[in-house]
Amino acid sequence: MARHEDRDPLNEEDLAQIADLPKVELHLHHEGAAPPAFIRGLAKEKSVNLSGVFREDGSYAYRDFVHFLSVYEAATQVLQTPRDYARLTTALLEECAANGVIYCETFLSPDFCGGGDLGAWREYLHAIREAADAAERDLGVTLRGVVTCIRHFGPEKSRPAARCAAETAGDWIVGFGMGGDENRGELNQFLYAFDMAREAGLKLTTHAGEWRGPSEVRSAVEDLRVARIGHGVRAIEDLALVDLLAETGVVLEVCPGSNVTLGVYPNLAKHPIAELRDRGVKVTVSTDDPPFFHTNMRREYFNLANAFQWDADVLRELTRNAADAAFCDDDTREKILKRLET
Ligand code: MCF
Ligand code: ZN
Repeated sequence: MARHEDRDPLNEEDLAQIADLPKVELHLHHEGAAPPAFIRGLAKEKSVNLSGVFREDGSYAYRDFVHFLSVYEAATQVLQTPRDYARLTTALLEECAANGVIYCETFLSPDFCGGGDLGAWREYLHAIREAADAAERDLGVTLRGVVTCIRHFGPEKSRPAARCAAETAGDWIVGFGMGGDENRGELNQFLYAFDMAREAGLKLTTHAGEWRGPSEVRSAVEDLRVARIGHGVRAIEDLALVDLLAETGVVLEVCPGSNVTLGVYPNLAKHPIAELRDRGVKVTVSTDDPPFFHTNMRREYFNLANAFQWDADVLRELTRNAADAAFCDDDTREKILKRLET
């Protein structure tokens, strides 16, 4: 294959083709998909003071990764009822549809949806599923949920989250994972939660190798035994680990715009997604928290096409990787794969 530097630049036709590609997104935080205007609207309705959450131009205000996590949680305070989550679900699926996304999985936390209480969690889930079913009918976007514990909330809180996941595991809650501050605690402190979720039949993913180096990614694979890793990009610093990912088929949920905006890499040209792919790792593309990072799936695809001179065939390959790695049942996967062929 020609090295990307040797290929012709993208022309108008390539760009139009990329915009129209059907897309599959595996790494999207439910609240992180809320546009600032949506959060401001709820804050007004509920008279919640969100000082410090927005910049003067209306965008989310954060200085760095740790501050981002606290702004995320501050904004989330306005989402207080199952109905609020139903409205958010409709809004995020409209945005998915506008970007050509036909299937996506979102991270949902029982800590945010009902404070870790199983009964309350079921109510949130019911409302979210109703909104998702309507969007599937009206917009042709399929949503599935991945229950997520939050690393900096500690291992104790991961257990009720895993219990909520295990009790609601099925055709809609399809996975269990962990997000949050990777610099806090060790991954193996969360073994109990991940084992409980696995025993309930859930597929597993965890954020790792975004801020901490390759050893974190290795622990995710060997200790937590996840099928996918959120980010995982710092695996590139250990080529034996990269080979392990390639051989075992562990899939990376790569979020290039998020990594550049939060400063994991200075720009897209320095991002390791292309090298990981060249070395045989199954990579996929997601937005993470699109309004926080001023991105969407179309933009991610365009930016990658431009940075690495990737044509529509390469992007189709990444979409196909995502469909293969989706946590949904096989019937749903077959339907997605059929739609990707057209
Ligand atoms: O992927 C980004 C950055 N890295 C780590 N964690 C998160 C990201 N976006 C949201 N999160 C975390 C955050 O702690 O996931 C939680 C947030 O509270 C939500 S999961 C429904
Ligand atoms: Zn994430």
